[in-house]
Amino acid sequence: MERQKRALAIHDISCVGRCSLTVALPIISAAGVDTGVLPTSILSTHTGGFEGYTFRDLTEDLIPIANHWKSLKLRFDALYSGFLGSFEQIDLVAQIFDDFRTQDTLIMVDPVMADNGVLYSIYSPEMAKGMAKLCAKADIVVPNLTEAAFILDEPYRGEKLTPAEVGEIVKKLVALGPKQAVLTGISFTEGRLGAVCYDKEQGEMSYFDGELIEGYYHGTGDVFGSALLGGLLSGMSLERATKLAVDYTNLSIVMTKQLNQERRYGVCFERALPFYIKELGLG
Ligand code: PXL
Repeated sequence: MERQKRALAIHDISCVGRCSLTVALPIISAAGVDTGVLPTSILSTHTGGFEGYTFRDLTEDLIPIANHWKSLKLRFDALYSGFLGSFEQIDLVAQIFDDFRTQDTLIMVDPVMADNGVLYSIYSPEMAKGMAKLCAKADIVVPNLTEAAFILDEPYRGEKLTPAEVGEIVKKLVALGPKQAVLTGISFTEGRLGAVCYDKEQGEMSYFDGELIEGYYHGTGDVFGSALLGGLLSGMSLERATKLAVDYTNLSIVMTKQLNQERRYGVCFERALPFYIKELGLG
């Protein structure tokens, strides 16, 4: 019988406002993957749109939790990091990557820290430098254009770039160490939005997009990253998994708009799960 894949999602728990673990856990699980979590912090809501959120830093818990897993000789097929709760966590997560890395482990880093040219409120420029080091340890990185600029220590040039300019960015990202890079929030055509993927060995960039829905939808980076990982762990090629993640994220946004939901609560990814599961051949 085929062994079920096991992933570890390393993000915060934002108790309300769908993003990070409240998105990663259901989506990766829907891909048929046993999904463990390592919460980096607990917030009453995410930081993008609610006043007065609480924040508990779990930095001290990361290594004791990982040490227990080591004592159990636990193995993960994928390690997927996102929003980290402190500067020190970058080194700790790097250590956890080293501890659980085997030849077959897929390490995916989403360097969650910024959007639309600005860092999230609890991140510092120092943290951006640390994130670049964590990206160097990954097999695949999944930044948006703002995060890519911070990681590469380059000025942010807005969201309207040519394919040649985006091609340069993904090449610089893989030059840091990862084999593959997927860059989100890319628009080459008016009214469309999507992502590009690039594999160092293949040396070719692919682009997938969908209809652009105006307005800022919270947590879509986490929906995208989780859907991408689920696709990759199901054996899809990088191109197929990127296309699926684009289509699924787009459909989640369409559902949110159709149902006229408040955007700061995140997207209605649950309503698009039947599509995702069917595309994975599981439905
Ligand atoms: O979706 C990224 C994210 C994750 N976690 C927290 C956030 C954000 C974005 O704002 O605030 C706590």
